[in-house]
Amino acid sequence: MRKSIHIALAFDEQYLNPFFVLLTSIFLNNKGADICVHLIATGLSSAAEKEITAFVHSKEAEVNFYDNDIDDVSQFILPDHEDNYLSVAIYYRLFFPFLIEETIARLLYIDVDTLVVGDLSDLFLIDMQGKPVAAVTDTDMPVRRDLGIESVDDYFNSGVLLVDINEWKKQRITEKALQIIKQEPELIKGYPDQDALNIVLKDNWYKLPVEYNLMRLYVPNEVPRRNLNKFVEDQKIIHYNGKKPWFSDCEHRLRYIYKGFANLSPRPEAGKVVKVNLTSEKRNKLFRARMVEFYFDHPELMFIWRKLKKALK
Ligand SMILES: [Mn+2]
Repeated sequence: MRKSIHIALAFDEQYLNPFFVLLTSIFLNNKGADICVHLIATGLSSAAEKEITAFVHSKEAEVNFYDNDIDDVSQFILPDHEDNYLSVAIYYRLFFPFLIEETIARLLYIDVDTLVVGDLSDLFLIDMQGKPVAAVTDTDMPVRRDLGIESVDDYFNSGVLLVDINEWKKQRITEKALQIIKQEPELIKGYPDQDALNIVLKDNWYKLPVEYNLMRLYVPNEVPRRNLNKFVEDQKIIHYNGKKPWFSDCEHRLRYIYKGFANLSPRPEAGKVVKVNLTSEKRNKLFRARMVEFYFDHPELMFIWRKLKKALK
């Protein structure tokens, strides 16, 4: 029997290209499953909506669009990030459990700054042990004592959320998260949806292996580039948290695979890297990060260089 997987994505029109790339990656790596995509997309033209529908149908998958009343959501405060990559779309993940058909038991929410590089069907079979959500620890964060969380391991990233719809509703997760977002905007100003969910779901989420949300810091430095493809084979979802792979200052080591998926998507131009103008401080930081990569990518060159340095002394 073919397995069904339900995937929820939320984005606004400025993320249309990355959305197409992500969708392409999902289809490429989940050919054995019946895929149903649930979308909250704001600001889309009807042409874009038609294009999405045609693409999904061409892959023999299903798509459902949901309207979300933007006024409900836009009253929440958005954090003032320096590069402002957050939009109200970050809140949409809270609404899916109420929008989808009631026969759906489990839903996988994925951010659109990701690529799916593996089979996701196992996620729909794991025993979540009564938890409303399964997610991956976010080690990119300091310990969030301000949220009452005492260990780095106990804070999850909200970019990939496997939701048990029944438990989620029964435990009123949306209601509780919205209450926090409304009442304590100061507490959660950095990552509002993620912080609110972490408060609400404290000690009440199932820990997924990191391959389901492979953030920047989960890519080991010491794997040289030539072995990274092998490393990617064992992953499921790559998450470009922080700087995105379509910008020149992306620090995620797996940024190089993005272009390949973009080229296979209906939007190959999404793989083009846009140059970002950086302050000299940030340029230096990026340069150091690139040097570290170079060091591990070319172990033999570094070996020669060290010998040479010794000889020159
Ligand atoms: Mn993200």
